[in-house]
Amino acid sequence: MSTLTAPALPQIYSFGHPLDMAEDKIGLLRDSADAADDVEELRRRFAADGYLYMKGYLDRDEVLAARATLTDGLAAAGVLDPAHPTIDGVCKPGAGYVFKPELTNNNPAVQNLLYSGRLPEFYRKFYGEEIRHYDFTWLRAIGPGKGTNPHCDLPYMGRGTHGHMTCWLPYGDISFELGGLMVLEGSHRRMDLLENYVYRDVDSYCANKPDQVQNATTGAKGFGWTFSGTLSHNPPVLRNKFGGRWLTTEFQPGDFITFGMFLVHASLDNRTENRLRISSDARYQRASEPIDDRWIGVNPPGHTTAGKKGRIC
Ligand SMILES: O=C(O)CCC(=O)C(=O)O
Ligand SMILES: [Fe+2]
Repeated sequence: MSTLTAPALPQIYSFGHPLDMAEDKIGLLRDSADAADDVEELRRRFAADGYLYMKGYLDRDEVLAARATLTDGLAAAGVLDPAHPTIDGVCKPGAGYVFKPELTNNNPAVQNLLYSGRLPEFYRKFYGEEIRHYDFTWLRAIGPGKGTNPHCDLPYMGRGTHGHMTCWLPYGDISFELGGLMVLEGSHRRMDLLENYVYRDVDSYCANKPDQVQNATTGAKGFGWTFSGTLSHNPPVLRNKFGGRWLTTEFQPGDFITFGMFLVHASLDNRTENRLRISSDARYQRASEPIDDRWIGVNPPGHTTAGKKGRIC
């Protein structure tokens, strides 16, 4: 457990809400780097906490080299303010949420970091068998403004196994102000509160409801979702309902945090003036288990109309 206590934390904001900074409502992620070579202990902690935060597990220089390829790509896409060094990731005003998975395709620095070497080896050991990863990588460069609202990942990727894991990885220092990931302590054990939410699939629609068919097949409203997968728009209220603490930290290059499909998580708001928060999230699972085909292949269907599934409801 961390020795830092809540009073050491500055005021934290998520989805536009100031979080309650009382010691029983917010805290720091538990660093499991000390147990990196003890897979039994890692499994115990994962079962208990629903996540593993591996501080400094990856090679810092390799992560920073990957960052450079991403900021180069963002500069080429016209997102960055050319008055600042590209590597700083300073965005033009109004950059908002830059979601650019294509920056990771044909990008050997990112592909090697995520899918060969230490990271897949971690999952191979953790699962104790051969693993595979989704071909799709979520690359997020988030400008000043709101972070991601609270959700579980299963509604977006639950058509195969439910035993896969998300790996969230920062490309650079992510201060509280820049806003990294936070998880809701113990939420993975609150199936009483999750069961009516977590098994719904964002890409399924009622084939017998014309408005849903119209939306799903034309993508009329955004991704054509009837259900967005969001659990709440209000992190402090959600915490009061679940009862755990929101847990976060200041991330550094070389860190990653991994968690399962039932853990509620969100991210802090980016309260900087003009800097992008750059991170990726990738998914790993046992090779022997079924995989969600929305995220497999050279051009995965994802949440497009090709990924929609109608059912009678
Ligand atoms: O980076 C974020 O803001 C959200 C990340 C997330 O939801 C995930 O990694 O599953
Ligand atoms: Fe997520």
